[in-house]
Amino acid sequence: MKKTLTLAGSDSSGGAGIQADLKTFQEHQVYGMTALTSIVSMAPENWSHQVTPIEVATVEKQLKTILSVGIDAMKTGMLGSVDIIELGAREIKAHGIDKVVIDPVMVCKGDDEVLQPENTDAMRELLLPLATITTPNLFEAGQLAQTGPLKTIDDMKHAAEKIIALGAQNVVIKGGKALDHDKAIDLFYDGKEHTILEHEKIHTNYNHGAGCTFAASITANLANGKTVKEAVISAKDFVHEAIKHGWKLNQFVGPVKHGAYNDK
Ligand code: PXL
Repeated sequence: MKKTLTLAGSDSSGGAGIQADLKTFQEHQVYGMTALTSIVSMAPENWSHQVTPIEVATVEKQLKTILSVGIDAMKTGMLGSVDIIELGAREIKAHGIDKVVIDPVMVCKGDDEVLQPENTDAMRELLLPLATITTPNLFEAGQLAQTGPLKTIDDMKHAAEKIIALGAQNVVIKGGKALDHDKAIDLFYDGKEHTILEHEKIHTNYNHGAGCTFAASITANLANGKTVKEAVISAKDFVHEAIKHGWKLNQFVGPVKHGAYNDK
């Protein structure tokens, strides 16, 4: 059985974060392990998010446990602080981990302001050079590439090139339904060739956890021996089904259905 690590936050509501990662790993028949960086809870009256950070020494102990076992691939999600980003980068290097998916989580859905700009700088400088692939959405790609908002496919290509110049080996920018286009467009770039991935747009608000699920699927696919491009294309199909079967958890949030692809 292949082994995977997620270094990420806990989404108490179960749709995103390590909960999404573990559910997705399970669907891919890989063994998931978790190093928790923060705990996100939601206010029952308006679902505003509250992030409780985990002390860096506690994160380090979790990583030591997991890396003593050994892993085939890993991903990062919500990291919470520069100290945790530095720790993650240090451990990736010390253990020579060579299948690394960096999901540069900056904000939760709906918010469009980066809460901790210093985290973005640290991700850019310390984690992107170690990334087998990074999976920003449009907003995150604009932040990492320092290009400002991305509005067109050409903007996405330009940002992808800047992100590769920062040291990531591959990037997939999730345009999704946010781009002004009649299809959902994602752009994969390996430093040589741009590949446009097109899917039917799914008109739903029940897509909480889609980004985490996509990155976790890529991670599992890499652990299972797929090439990076195969891993991305297959993960896109996986998350497309998950979004298609998104469902209403309560009046505020609807998670993707992580297992929808295998239920087909
Ligand atoms: O979807 C981004 C995200 C990532 N990680 C955690 C989260 C969220 C959004 O809610 O809670 C832990």
